[in-house]
Amino acid sequence: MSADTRLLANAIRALAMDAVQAADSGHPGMPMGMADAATVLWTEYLKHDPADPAWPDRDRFVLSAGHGSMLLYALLHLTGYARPTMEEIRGFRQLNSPCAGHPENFLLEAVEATTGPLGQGFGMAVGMAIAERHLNAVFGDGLVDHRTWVIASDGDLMEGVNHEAAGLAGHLRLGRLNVLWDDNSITIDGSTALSTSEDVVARYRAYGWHAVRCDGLDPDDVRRALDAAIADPRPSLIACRTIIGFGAPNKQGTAATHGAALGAEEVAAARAELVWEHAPFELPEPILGAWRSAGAARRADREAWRGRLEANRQRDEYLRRVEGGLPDGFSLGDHVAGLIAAPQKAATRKASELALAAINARIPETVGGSADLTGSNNTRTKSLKPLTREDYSGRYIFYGIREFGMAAAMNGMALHGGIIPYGGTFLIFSDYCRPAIRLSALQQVRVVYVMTHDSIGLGEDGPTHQPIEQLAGLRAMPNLDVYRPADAVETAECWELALARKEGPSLLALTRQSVPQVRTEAADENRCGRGGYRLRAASARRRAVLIATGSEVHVALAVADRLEAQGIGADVVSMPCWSRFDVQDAAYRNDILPEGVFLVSIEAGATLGWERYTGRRGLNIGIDRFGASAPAEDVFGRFGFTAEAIAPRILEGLDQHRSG
Ligand SMILES: Cc1ncc(C[n+]2csc(CCOP(=O)(O)OP(=O)(O)O)c2C)c(N)n1
Ligand SMILES: [Mg+2]
Repeated sequence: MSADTRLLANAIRALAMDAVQAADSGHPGMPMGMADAATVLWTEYLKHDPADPAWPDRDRFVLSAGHGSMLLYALLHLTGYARPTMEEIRGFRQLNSPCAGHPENFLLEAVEATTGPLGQGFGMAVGMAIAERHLNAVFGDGLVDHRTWVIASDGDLMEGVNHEAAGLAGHLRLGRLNVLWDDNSITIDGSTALSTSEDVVARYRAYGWHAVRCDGLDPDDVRRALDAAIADPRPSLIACRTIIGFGAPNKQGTAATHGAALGAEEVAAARAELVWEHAPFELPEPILGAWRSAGAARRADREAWRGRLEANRQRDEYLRRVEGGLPDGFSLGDHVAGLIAAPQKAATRKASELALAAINARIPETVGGSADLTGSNNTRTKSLKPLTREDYSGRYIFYGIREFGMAAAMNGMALHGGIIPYGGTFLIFSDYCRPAIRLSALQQVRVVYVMTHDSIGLGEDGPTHQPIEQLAGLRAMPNLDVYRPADAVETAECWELALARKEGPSLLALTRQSVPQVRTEAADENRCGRGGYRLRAASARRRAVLIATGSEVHVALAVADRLEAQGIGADVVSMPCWSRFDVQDAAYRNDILPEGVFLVSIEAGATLGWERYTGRRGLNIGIDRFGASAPAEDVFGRFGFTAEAIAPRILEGLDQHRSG
């Protein structure tokens, strides 16, 4: 064993136990157990430069076991990143410190991904590894040539998403993905023997991975395993046998070290055990110096890369993609003009495909895909060839039936940079990937979810497939723009908005069934940009405002026709995106949804939340039960989504509104 490595690793152990002790909160066990393996990785293998955390050709490191966040904060500080500072580490888990309980990509530049929900860091790393190979195929070895490293815990490898992610990685033969598994046989409840008896290494071999075991507390053995991983063309799992809380003499090897401060007595005992004689948060110069010089060792690589970039004829295009700007002058204005000139009756999923044909031709950094519903989601346009293990330059990924794995991978691609990922499934299965949608939103990354079959309008597949509460649930998620466009024009507008939004994800809820084009007049702005707008104003004196989304907008127009025929004026408002409407100024919102008028929402989904627009005296027409299996028209009839059924309800409501 190399004594030097152990000395360096003990600096991680000390920082982890002292920071958790100071906060009286956190997870010392994992950083203490993995300190040696992490030291080998970060001082000898990882290609990075602390002076430039955003260097695009750096290796990516994802701490999938995010509860061990102190491991990452210690590594960043020790190798010489400007942040976190020691002051910030002292503030671990406190307000205003970027050293949050779990690593957050938006608090520290060098944190590649927000982790903590077990399994998802692993899934995102797969996306990063896909992004690396894709961009390598497009821009060549001179610009793109790096690895993706992961530290994962028992929990990461128990969560179901690791199965989806590992299966995809094995299939795509992502040889630059290397996962170090903290194989400590301990989880919160105690020994892993309480809950699992599978052979993880054999499972990974079955996925088509290279899998190797090592003693995670022996730096030489870790080196041997890492060398073997690098040499192998398959993705690698490196099972590092460790002892949780290593160095805390009375608690190591037990779940007691997983998620609580060791206590003053045990911290003192660990100091003696590790022969670490320095005060908390004090790093002796020789040790810090050794860390810092290891951190700076790859600076020359970055400088050489800069030189290659400056000489590369693809320089500007590469930088544009990596920085996330769209091609100059990108717009779908001509596409929309074409629709206005020749209106289309089409399902919005089909309209999305039409928009994508223009998008994919103009934005070369889109990478599309679907979780085995390509023909239903209409996500593959003609020009996209598949991304395969033989040809990573392809721009279409057949994700297989792996919704969660797909969404996590898309997060990884977006975090990696240089790619705008979009992927499809049925809206109902947003529930299968919701945790990753949440991480798209939390991490502020541009991912576009193409979710088709967005209501009972999908018909015969019935209640298991008919979304009811999904829209309400997705709209409740912060920083997610949920769009439900009414027709081909709105679909194009929503796509344009989703692509322009660098700071977060968007989700398009699209119909299976055809809808008429309700937007037939040219506009001088992207009307969906307001979130909600007056599609048609009342002719007679306005008594009601009908607010509808998606496939119910044309129904609302027909309802308004009936009301107008009786001398009752009704505006029709199309409201494709709540969150965009909510940030319009009060004057605009009050103009669209005026006081004192009967406000009615019409949407084939849960009514929950619509009261925010219609008020307590309004009417919410929706579906607050599970659907039914039958042809779409019959199901809409059954649930009262026809003008004949809705108009009388509004007339009745108007009477009550007047007398109320
Ligand atoms: C999806 C998810 N479920 C539950 C948790 C809560 N949790 C945090 S760590 C952990 C398991 C701890 O075991 P392991 O992954 O082996 O980490 P170790 O104790 O070895 O550090 C659990 C259940 C979580 N963070 N994410
Ligand atoms: Mg464990």
